[in-house]
Amino acid sequence: MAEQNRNYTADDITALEGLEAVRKRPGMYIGSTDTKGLHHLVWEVIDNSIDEHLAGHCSKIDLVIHKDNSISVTDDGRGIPVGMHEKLQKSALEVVLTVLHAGGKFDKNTYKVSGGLHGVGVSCVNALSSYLKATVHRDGKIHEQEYSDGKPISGVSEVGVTDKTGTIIKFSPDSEIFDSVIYNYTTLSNRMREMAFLNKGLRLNIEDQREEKDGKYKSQEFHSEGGLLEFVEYLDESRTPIIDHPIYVVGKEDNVEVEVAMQYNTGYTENIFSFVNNINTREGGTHVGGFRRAVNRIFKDYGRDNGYFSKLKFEISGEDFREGLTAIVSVKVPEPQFKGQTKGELGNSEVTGIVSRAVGDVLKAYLEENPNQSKRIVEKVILAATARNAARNAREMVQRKNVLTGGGLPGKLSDCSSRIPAECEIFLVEGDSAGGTAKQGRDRNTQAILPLRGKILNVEKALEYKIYENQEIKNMFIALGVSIEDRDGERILNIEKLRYHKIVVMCDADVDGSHIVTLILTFIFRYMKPLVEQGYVYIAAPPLYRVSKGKQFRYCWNDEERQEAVSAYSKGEDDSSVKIQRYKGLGEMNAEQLWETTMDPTTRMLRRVDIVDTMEADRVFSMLMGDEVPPRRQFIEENATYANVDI
Ligand code: 0RA
Repeated sequence: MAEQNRNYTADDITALEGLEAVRKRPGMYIGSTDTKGLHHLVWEVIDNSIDEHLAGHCSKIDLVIHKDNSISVTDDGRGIPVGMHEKLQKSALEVVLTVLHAGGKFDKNTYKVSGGLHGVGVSCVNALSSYLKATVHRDGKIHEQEYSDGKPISGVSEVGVTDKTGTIIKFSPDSEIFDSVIYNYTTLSNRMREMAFLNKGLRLNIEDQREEKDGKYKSQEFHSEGGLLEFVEYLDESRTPIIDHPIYVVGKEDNVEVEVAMQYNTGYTENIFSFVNNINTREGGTHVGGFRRAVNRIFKDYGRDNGYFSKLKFEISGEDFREGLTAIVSVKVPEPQFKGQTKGELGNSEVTGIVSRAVGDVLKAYLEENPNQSKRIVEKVILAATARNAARNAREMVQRKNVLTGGGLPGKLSDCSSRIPAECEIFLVEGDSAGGTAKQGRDRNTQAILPLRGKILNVEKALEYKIYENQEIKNMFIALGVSIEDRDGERILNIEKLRYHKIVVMCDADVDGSHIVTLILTFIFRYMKPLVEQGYVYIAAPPLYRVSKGKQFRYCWNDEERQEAVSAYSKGEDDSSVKIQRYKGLGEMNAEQLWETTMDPTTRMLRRVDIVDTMEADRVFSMLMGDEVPPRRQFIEENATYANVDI
């Protein structure tokens, strides 16, 4: 037994785990094999190039999506070393690409992205690629090695001379491992833009060779000299700022670098985005804690010392200092510890104080030196506190009234009979008439219908207390069984009593319909975000056409399917016995048709609403629903496929 009881050390385990293990259980290494995992491969390679930049050796990263969805990442860093690795008797290049966790630097440079949150190394990318080629410019020569399914198919060969340094990794994700191997340009370019803002001076280019326009590939170049200052301006493009320039903080203590930019706008939402070593920490953590602490402390002191708060009849809470605040908190930490559900939360406790001191010092000086700007912020804080107080009263009124009347469900709700939330669905349906059809067509055991009247309130423009006066919104809260509660002065959404685990927004497949979907999603995004985060929110997809010939028919969801159906049914050209019905709205379908096409869980298509990129989602919502017209117009023009369906 002695042999089996022997404790393996970390080194042993690393040596035991081959790339085969990655291929067997990809999810363990890159999270999933859906599109998220697919894009993870690119982040992994880019993170290594970013490390070269952080070490001071790389100024440019180029990303190319090739026609066949293979990816190239080119950097002008030092190049992966190609010399012999004595212990393993292989070139260092091969070690980096085939040994798990060897992808990191051999030298101990300070801030590493790889080994952080993504951190599985380029060897994982290699393991999950049917083909990979590494090209290294180093020591005056060009070195190359090719791999298939993670295994080298050649030694490292010298293929030319060069006066540059750098690395090119070209890879084709394995289509037997990933559900889909089609890359999303927007996902990739958003991350490149983010990287440019986070790494002042670094140039990042992206080119999509799958799409050609006027003889040119789709491409973008990202480069920011302003860094986080420009990042905040970009995020707030559609909002109206209340101070002349964002407040900017840089600091360093105990090898922890702090960079923060913050701006107040006339809106009502709090948007704090945070990064650790360039990686987005979606769940926040100690750095965000430190930031909030400083904002709270400094504004409280300032407001009190200048007599601003003396006449108030209620307490100012932390939230009030953050209403209309857009901020980016970026820290560089030598050995970050991540925790939380998705490892998206920074755990290092020493960071709280470091950020709080850095931000506190700058903010204090700013308030003292800029009394006019400061007055604007404090007045906004007071307004926020007043509105929050009014909102709480309005909200409690709705919630209390509901208790007084016996906690009744809205009269408009046609509830399902099951009381098991996991199997229950609620359809939020545009209009009473479509609601009626849905009510007849549904499975009354598990499907509830809540009709919503016309356009619901645009919450992006409304003050919070106003939304509780809106009948449709009240109905949604009560029907869903969720409530907003105050806990330690912070608003949280209580979803313990959520009555349905699928919330399906069902609207007409036309421009008005998609506008209503956007309004409903804006409301859910702003006031019930946990429902989206936990994957409870869906959009129904009613068909656009019904193509029929005699008794045969097919439903079609797009023009391609329609053409297919027409040609399948047609005997010759212009066969007049083939009929095409264009569904303008849900109301044109009868109950049975609506069930078959849109509601039947065994055949319908639902799109899950997923906040892949909260930051971009927030920007898009504020743009689509806010005050400023020009960016909205531009966005709609660039993304008009949705809006065109009815033309
Ligand atoms: C190991 C050691 C060194 C750099 C790298 C790997 C490296 C990896 C990648 C992946 C993509 N681009 C990359 N660039 C560099 C340090 C090299 C040295 O000390 O000269």
